[in-house]
Amino acid sequence: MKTAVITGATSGIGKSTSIRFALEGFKLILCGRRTDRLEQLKTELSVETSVHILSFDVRNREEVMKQIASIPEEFKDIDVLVNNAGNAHGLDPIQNGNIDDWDAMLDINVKGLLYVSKAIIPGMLEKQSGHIINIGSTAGKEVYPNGNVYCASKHAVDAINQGMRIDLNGNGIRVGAVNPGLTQTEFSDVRFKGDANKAEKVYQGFQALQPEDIADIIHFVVTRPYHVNIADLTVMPTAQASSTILDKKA
Ligand code: NDP
Ligand code: 8X3
Repeated sequence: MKTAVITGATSGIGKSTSIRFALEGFKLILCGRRTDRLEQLKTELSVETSVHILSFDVRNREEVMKQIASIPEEFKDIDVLVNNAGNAHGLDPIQNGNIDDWDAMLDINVKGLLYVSKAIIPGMLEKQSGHIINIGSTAGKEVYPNGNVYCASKHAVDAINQGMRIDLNGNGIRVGAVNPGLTQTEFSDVRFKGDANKAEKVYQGFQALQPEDIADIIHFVVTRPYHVNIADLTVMPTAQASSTILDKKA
């Protein structure tokens, strides 16, 4: 039975991936800040598999190291890391950007991903085996108006994904990115700071991807034979041709 760590398991893509992995028999270490949601998920998924939860903010370097070090013996043999925790804060032209939003996006999406990876990679190196899935975005492939710093953070994930793959090559560790387009989660609620109207409008008039669609793809990626590494996978709703071209009739 394989063990997977999933960050950002409390909602959206991370939650759906946790559910899918549980149904497919993975042992799970689920991470996020909202402890109540983690506990609820643990209760639900424990029917299917063994679940350990870790509540921490990926921005807190010491806490990340402490929490990963605290993983009990029976969960310590980690096969899969899904670096999913992340979000956007604001959608403003660069000249109006809020510096706290910039810090949050770079600290969570880039530095948080690095801290969690730094804590998990030594165990994978020791056993010369593992699989790291970095959740990037179409925003890591192209920049769209007002997306500036969020797009920069996801371009950084794209670069880190490539760098990890190069540096870990030869150690039995697979590294790949899954880059979703518009996916209906709590992403836009966070981006627009709880403005439900604005958030809803993002997904109106077309069929957005659902978090289960991405979970399905992540499960596909981690279940390929060992010699197959899906290095970089981009997926969009059929209605979406790019970050700026969206067929609202679809
Ligand atoms: P959600 O807002 O639904 O989920 C985000 C998850 O990240 C939550 O579980 C949240 O948990 C966790 N998280 C956020 N900040 C922190 C933090 N500081 N420390 C620890 N955990 C944190 O959004 P999505 O599911 O859509 O986002 C998941 C990933 O997918 C992100 O990396 C996002 O950039 C990416 N993505 C999303 C797309 C979309 O259109 N939705 C498209 C492309 C990529 P908690 O708040 O409990 O800490
Ligand atoms: C999330 C997709 O287009 O809102 O990464 O940036 S988008």
